[in-house]
Amino acid sequence: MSLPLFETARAHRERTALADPDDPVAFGDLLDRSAAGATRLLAGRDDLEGARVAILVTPGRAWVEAVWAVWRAGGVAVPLAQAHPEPELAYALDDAEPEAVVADPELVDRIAGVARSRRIPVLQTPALFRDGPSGALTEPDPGRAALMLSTSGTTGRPKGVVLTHANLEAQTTSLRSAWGWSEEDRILLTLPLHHVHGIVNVLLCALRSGARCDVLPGFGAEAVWDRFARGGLTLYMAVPTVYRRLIQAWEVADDPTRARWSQGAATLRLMVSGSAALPVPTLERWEEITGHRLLERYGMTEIGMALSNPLDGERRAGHVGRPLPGVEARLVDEDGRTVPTGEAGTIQVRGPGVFQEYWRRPEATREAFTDDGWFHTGDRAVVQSGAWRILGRESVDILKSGGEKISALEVEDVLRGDAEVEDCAVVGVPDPEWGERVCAAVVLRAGSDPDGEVAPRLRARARSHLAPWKVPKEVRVLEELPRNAMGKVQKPRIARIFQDDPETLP
Ligand code: MCA
Ligand code: AMP
Repeated sequence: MSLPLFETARAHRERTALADPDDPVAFGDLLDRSAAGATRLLAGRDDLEGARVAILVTPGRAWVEAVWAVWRAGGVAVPLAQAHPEPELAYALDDAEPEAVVADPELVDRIAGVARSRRIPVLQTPALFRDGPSGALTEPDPGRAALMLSTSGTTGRPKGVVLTHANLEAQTTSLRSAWGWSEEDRILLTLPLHHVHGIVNVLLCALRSGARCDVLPGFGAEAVWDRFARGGLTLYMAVPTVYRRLIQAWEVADDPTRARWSQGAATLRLMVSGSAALPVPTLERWEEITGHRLLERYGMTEIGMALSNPLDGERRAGHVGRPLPGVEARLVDEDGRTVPTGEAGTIQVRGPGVFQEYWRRPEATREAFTDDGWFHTGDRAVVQSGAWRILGRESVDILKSGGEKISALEVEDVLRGDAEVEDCAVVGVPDPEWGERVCAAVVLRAGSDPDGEVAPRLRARARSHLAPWKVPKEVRVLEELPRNAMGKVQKPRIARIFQDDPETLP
């Protein structure tokens, strides 16, 4: 049996799959080098049988080769965020228990210590993919786990979302059809490769279509505009913060540069926004300067993409369209009953793209689904004249900053580890750049110096424990946290404190 992704690659052996960032890489190269990598990972075995392999690799050819090698050896790829400090990497390794880590030489130092202390070998790119003895590879059954992505929840530390090969095939099939992908497409990838957005919507859709993906190792506004201006691209996908940054770069550019950038952007056939609400002013300004009305869609790590505005037809501002092909979506009330048309409810989703399980968390998996297989997203929405509109999340403890999901509770746990912090509350404050910015209100223990260097110290503490996007942008000391009559902290009130007075402490 062969997976459709690799069938496509075989059928397109000579064609360019990636430009990394300028050097072309053919589908055949990716196949040959990932086969060599798979053989090395197998080390004489027939099948990794679902063993996890962590990937700490910069977006580009080595990332694809590493993930394909893991898949072709029968393993589960666990992409790690490059920006993670050691404690996050340690947590990821302890949770996934990979049998190996694949890392770029320039990233090895970040993970070598935590891997060594857990006796996990670190295999380096590109040596892993060099020519060598290549054994016969039996590709895994589509029902087997392929990818484990980390997601923040309302309880405890991040959970591993396990997606099967069949899930990934269903997700890419749905998007390829809805957004009209063909092998003639050429997409620019600037998103990180530890999320569905970059991995599935951009990279896997391109590879599965026999299309081409031009990779930049990270986002930079001028580099993206220059790439648009060079021509040849047909697609771009990003989070709202990225479109805002691109607009800001355009606003400060001189007239000839603006003209060149705008003309380049206008040659693409489609630009997509998602992962967080797209502010209407961003949608409108982008349309003015590029002629593109962004196609906004809605998704989640556990389900891939669920709702999308149409490729052809009206893309209504502030709305995310309707269910994608192969996706069932409905709105329910607190008792799980479908709400009448026009009323708000919580989105539930069902379909072949929906994930298999939370890694080693059967209880959390059970709670996330209804008995008849609907996944409860926790996002509220309403359908208005046929188009879905996202209203926000049920939980105040899940924040979204620059497209990254953050658990307020996880940040609070880290801040509480400071000897002077008696209590704290982390909130998401509406922010034009980030969507929401992470802010922390803290109450100090009696006898602590409220004028001391509390904010920088707590931010430094957060930075050493957590991914950069989880670090509070602002920290304020309060006498006490506002609570309701039941003693529950009133987070919306705390968020208003930061809105009314955005000054940080020194
Ligand atoms: C970086 N910083 C952030 C973020 N990213 N702070 C808050 N939120 C963030 N997302 C910090 C940096 O550490 C730095 O802190 C300061 O902000 C400025 O950094 P800068 O270099 O300007 O940021 P950047 O590295 O350019 O990153 C911004 C970014 C990036 C390009 C918007 O965050 C990004 O690529 N976001 C997309 C994430 C994504 O793919 N999400 C999809 C998941 P300091 O100055 O203190 O050092 S959702 C998903 O997959 C579902 C399925 C879906 O629907 O799509
Ligand atoms: P993640 O769990 O990181 O995959 O993020 C998924 C979450 O991002 C969803 O549950 C939504 O809260 C949010 N999201 C994704 N797309 C949109 C969108 N177009 N509008 C509003 N929120 C979105």
